[in-house]
Formats: sequence, structure tokens, C-alpha cells
Amino acid sequence: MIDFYTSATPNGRKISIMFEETGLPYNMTHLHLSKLEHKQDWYLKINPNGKIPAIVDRDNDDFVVFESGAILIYLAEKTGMLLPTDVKGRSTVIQWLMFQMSGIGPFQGQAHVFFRYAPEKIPYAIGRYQRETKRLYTVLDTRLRDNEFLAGDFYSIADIAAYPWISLHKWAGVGIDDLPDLKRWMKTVRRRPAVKKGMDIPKSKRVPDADAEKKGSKLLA
Ligand SMILES: N[C@@H](CCC(=O)N[C@@H](CS)C(=O)NCC(=O)O)C(=O)O
Repeated sequence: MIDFYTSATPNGRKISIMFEETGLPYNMTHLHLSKLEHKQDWYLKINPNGKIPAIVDRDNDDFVVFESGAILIYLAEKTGMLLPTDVKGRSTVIQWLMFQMSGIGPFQGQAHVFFRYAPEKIPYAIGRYQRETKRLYTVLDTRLRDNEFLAGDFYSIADIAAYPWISLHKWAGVGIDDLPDLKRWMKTVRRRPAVKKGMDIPKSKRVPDADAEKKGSKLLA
């Protein structure tokens, strides 16, 4: 059994989708970020960075893995699923996984902060993070023009890493109507039963994109 520490956020959803895709048994603990449960001493011993997600593999000497990209690689290697073993295939998946980890996650995360949460509206910061998020989406759209999935003609952990973030594009205030191949890919990934299930673990009362629609906020086209 694997212990899985998470919350209702995109980095957490990557891992719940991965568990559902692979069928690995897991035991989920929902950490409530608003109560700072992820900053408690017991959890900092698991993830010294005090963030979700993290896992502890009870079937592998209680081995701990934190950082969502590293967890995806660990679970893919443990199961032999969603990450090819040939050098080029593996490298291609890891390149697009790193693109999400170092680009979309950090920049879209800041778009959420400055567009939705910051007490003071700073147009420079909102514009900077929304434009970079949009630019990264455009790179994906171009990639997906000739490829069904991010790493080529097969679904992989690179797709799992990107999907929960892009599904929140309205929350970031970034439109995707002019990115047809990204939209086509979103539809394909969204239809997967494991994605549907994983996106709802843990359950969340709030649906940020639906809230964004209610607020009718203007999206960066
Ligand atoms: N690079 C890390 C980022 C993890 C991360 O930022 N997690 C967020 C939720 S999506 C979190 O724990 N936020 C609470 C905090 O920063 O205090 C990963 O991919 O695992």
C-alpha cells in the first residue's frame, strides 16, 4: 500500500489521476492547506518543503517521494506504465513533464495568485503571469498540431502532469478558444475514466473554473 498526502489542487490531482490510471492501491490523506496541516512537524519529515503532494511507499521500505514530477516518474517505473523505457521515448516524456513542472505550474500558479487572490490588483504582475501562461499554452498547441499527445502518439505522465493545470485556465484568466489542438487534447484527456475519477480526489466543494464563469471575468485571449 502507498500512503498519499494531497489536497484538492492541480499538483495533487496529477497523482490521484496516476493512481487511478495504474490501479495501484493507495491510502489517501487530505491535508487542509487553509489549516496549514502541510506545515506540521510530522508532515515536514515526509516533505521537507511543506507542500503537497507526497507519497510513502509502505511496500518499499517506507520510501518517501515528494515533488509531483518525481512521484509520477516513481509510480510509472514501479508499474512499468505511462513512461516508455527506450531512451528517446523516455527522454521525450521527461522533457514535456519538465516543461510543465518548470513552466506551466509556477507561472500559472502566479497568475492564480495575482489575478484571483492578491488583495491589491497589480496590472503588471497579472499581465506578466497571464501572458507567460498563454505563451506556454501556445507552445503546447503547436506541439499537439502534429502529435495526439504531448510525447507523441501515446498517452503518458507528461499528459497527466499538464491536464489538471490547463483545466484551470479560466481561473488563471487565460482563454484557450484560439488554441484548437490544445482544446482537442483537453477533450481527449478529460474523457478518460481515470482522469474523471482522479480529478475528484479528494472531493472539493469549490470548482474554481465554474466560479470564474459565474464571476464573468474577462479572459486573456
Ligand atoms: N513543485 C511542487 C509544488 C507543490 C505545490 O506548490 N503544492 C501546492 C498545492 S498545488 C501547495 O502545497 N501549496 C501550499 C503552500 O505552498 O503552502 C510539486 O510539483 O510537487
